[in-house]
Amino acid sequence: MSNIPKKNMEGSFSEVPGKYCVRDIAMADEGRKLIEWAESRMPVLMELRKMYSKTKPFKGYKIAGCLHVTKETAVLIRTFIEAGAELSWSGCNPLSTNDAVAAALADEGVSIYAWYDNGPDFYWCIERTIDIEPQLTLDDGCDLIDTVHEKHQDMAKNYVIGGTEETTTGVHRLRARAAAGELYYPVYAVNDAETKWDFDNVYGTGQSTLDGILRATSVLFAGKNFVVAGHGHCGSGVAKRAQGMGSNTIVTEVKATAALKATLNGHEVMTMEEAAKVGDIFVTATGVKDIIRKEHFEAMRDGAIICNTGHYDAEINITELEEVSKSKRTIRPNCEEYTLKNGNRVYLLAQGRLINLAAAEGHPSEVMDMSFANQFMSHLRLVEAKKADKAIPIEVMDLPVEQDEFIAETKLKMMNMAIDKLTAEQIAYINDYNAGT
Ligand code: RBV
Repeated sequence: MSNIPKKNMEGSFSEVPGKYCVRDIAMADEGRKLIEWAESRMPVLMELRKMYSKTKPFKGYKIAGCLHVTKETAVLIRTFIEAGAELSWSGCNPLSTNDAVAAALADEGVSIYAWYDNGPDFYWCIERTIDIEPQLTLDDGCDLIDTVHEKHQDMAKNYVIGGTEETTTGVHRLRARAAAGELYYPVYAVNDAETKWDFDNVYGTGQSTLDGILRATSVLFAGKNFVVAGHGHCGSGVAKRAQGMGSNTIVTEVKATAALKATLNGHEVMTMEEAAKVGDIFVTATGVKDIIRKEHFEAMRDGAIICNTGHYDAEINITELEEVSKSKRTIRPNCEEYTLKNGNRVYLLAQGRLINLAAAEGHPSEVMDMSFANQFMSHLRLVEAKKADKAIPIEVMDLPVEQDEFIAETKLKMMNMAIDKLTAEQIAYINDYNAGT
């Protein structure tokens, strides 16, 4: 294994070359308990585990995964393994790995390269997962797909069967790649499934973003001017929850229809230029860079708190924040105080990286249950097509509604909830173009 490139970071790690590199394998016991906790709240994924643990449809297939190493992700990983897959995993954000969970996974034999704050070795970790020569890739943010396409083109063109993408910005990147004719294998846009974006993005982001802000600051939300940039699935969830906690919510947008929805949802709509002057707490949820810039920092009130919940750390221009500041110091974990040249203090949380995973635990297990059921079933789809020798078009693919229906029905069943069924007469009525006034 001497041909494995050396990583950049030094310090103490638990490492078996060619197998895993985590912060401290001694944390495994703590991690196992967290995973069990998540398992007890992810009934759909557990049902899938039960369904496929005997037939092992993934036997002989290798999956490289690049997705936040959380207790929920561990439940997905265990489910793939029970279904016969061989896996190798890395985190998809330098600040989102739970070291205890990573230790537990390494300890139970998973090939995993992940530790909290792995910035200098972010791509080293991804490369190690590609070492297993995966036929399938599972991504969140598209960094793995990108690495395979840019650095392992032969593998991308001739070996990988397909992949999946978990998040909004990742799907944007993928669509851009496909439009440029540079996508070499089919990828399912898991993010765009109804049982993903209508739940994970809205309720997951809504709750976990507030959770992250609270853990990093412990401020009172009631009575605060709470600015949310972006009113898509994620931003609308954050604004809704902040509203519920008693904040005066303000939304900034570039899309007229989204802005209109925000006003009707009870939020005030204004430009960032105006919002910067009155906001107490700012959250970016746009997927676009430079949402909060120099002129905005300079206009902010003393004590303003800024954070981001989008996938990349590009939404807050930190270089410009440094430029307009005269000093900075760490106040508490994930909370940096910048004193601007105009004397005001601005607090940047989690280095502008996604606050919900960097400062809290990411989305709650209950919503990740549906997102990860989508991940599992999408990979199953790719493998089944391969086994049946069915050609899959090389494009960014949406998931069929049947998958959403299965996941939603199973989730409801597990929650002990029943729904009505249309009668034959009602179905006939719906399909009758003559039925009217
Ligand atoms: N996300 N995962 C978690 N607890 O494992 N929390 C959030 C978790 C995912 C979510 O699906 C979102 O699309 C993505 O992180 C953003 O990177």
